[in-house]
Amino acid sequence: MFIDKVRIHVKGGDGGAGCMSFRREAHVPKGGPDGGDGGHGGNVVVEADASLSSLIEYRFKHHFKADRGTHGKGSRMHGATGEDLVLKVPVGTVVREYFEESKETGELIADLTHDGESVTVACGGMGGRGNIHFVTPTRRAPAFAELGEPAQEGWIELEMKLMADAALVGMPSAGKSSLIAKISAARPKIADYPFTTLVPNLGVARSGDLSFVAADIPGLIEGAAEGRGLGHEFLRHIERTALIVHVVDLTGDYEGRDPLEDYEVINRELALYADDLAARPRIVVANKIDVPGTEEAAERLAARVRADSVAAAGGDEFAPSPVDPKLYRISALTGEGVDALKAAIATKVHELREASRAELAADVQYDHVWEHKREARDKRFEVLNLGGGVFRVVGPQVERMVVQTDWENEEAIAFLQHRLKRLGVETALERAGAVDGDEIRIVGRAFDFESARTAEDMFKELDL
Ligand SMILES: Nc1nc2c(ncn2[C@@H]2O[C@H](COP(=O)(O)OP(=O)(O)OP(=O)(O)O)[C@@H](O)[C@H]2O)c(=O)[nH]1
Ligand SMILES: [Mg+2]
Repeated sequence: MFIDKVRIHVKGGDGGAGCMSFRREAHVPKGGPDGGDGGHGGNVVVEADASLSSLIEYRFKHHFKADRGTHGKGSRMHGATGEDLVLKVPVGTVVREYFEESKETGELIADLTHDGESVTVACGGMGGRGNIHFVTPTRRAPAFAELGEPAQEGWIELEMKLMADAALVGMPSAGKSSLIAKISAARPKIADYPFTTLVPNLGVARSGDLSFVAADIPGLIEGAAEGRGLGHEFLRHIERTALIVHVVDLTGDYEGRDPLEDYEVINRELALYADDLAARPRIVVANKIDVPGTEEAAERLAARVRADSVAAAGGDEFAPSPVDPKLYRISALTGEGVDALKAAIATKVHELREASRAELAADVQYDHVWEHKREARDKRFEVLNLGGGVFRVVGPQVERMVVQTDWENEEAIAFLQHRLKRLGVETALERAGAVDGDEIRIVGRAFDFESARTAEDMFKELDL
């Protein structure tokens, strides 16, 4: 089975709690604080691996979790860091956010196009700090520590897009599968009825020193770009190939069509599906030259390809791509002309690869971009006035701070208030109309609002 899209839930490891402890030794009756930090939780990382060819491993298992950090201990002992969980995926996997509730995909996280490329999809939580961090000149014995930070979690969508160098496209029964069978070790089903090929077949072809990966795409028909036939599902795979090899059936066998008309229909569908597909380098192949009476159609098609090539080179954006001016006439049945075609594809693919090498070098750093976006979103919070003197504050970072606080401990709560103030929560609440004594809710907690002045005095007193 060909599996090309899965949705999985990923969760980093939670951070371990910081420790609240004081030194106790026989000769030191009342020692200073010595609680160590909790360990950081592991991240969940998605990494491209060239040895994989499908997402089958994610078909039945959908939940993945990295190790948590262990708790800090006394005597300044830090907790251990949780290990990262690395999820291997095939090269050519696109990673996106996914929202399970609305069943919608979100932002692009990464497009992993080369072996070893990776992206962090769920960060582990930071370990909580032990009480040694909260010592100040006036607070010698801080009797609180931070809890570990809960890890990030969420759904992601993994989609594998074929990474072939050349895609064989054309009408049903044009002979695409016959051709891939001739040039590679692939053995797809070949039959004289349309839509024989239901999923793309990949094959490695060799010509001299050069090799390339070809994909045999299921037949396209008029309306494919709007979802007709089976082609639509697979048109998106063509998006990833450097070269399009357009196979035209000279006999016009499928529904007795005219080869030239077929050629136009396919060009139109490609252009309709995506603008840049119209401009994708293309080689046109006339198949079934062994059938008598096809010379005339071949001549007409050759003239048309030449004309399109001239138009495209002359900057006509409506011309179907920078085609090779030559029409490659072959018989996938007898093998006539196939070696020359194979050599032409290999050379073209090689040229295109060289050209894109420079682009690859300047490739985006996914972790960087994604982290940046997420951080900005993380810091955002919103104050909702629920009426009756009740306000709710929502936002990832604010909520995380609250969850990291030990609510049994007054000092820890005061420390939280100080952090919220620094983030601008207090000002935002005042602006929303909150006054002393109003109820403020953040995740599962509720506390009383205190005006800035009072709180400030309190922090001064605590020397925070
Ligand atoms: N005479 C002749 N028949 C051919 C040639 N190439 C393919 N065929 C025949 O055409 C029919 C369709 O071939 P396939 O290779 O299955 O065509 P396809 O393009 O993969 O078709 P779909 O998978 O349905 O899109 C089969 O009966 C082949 O034997 C050729 O060069 N000459
Ligand atoms: Mg086929």
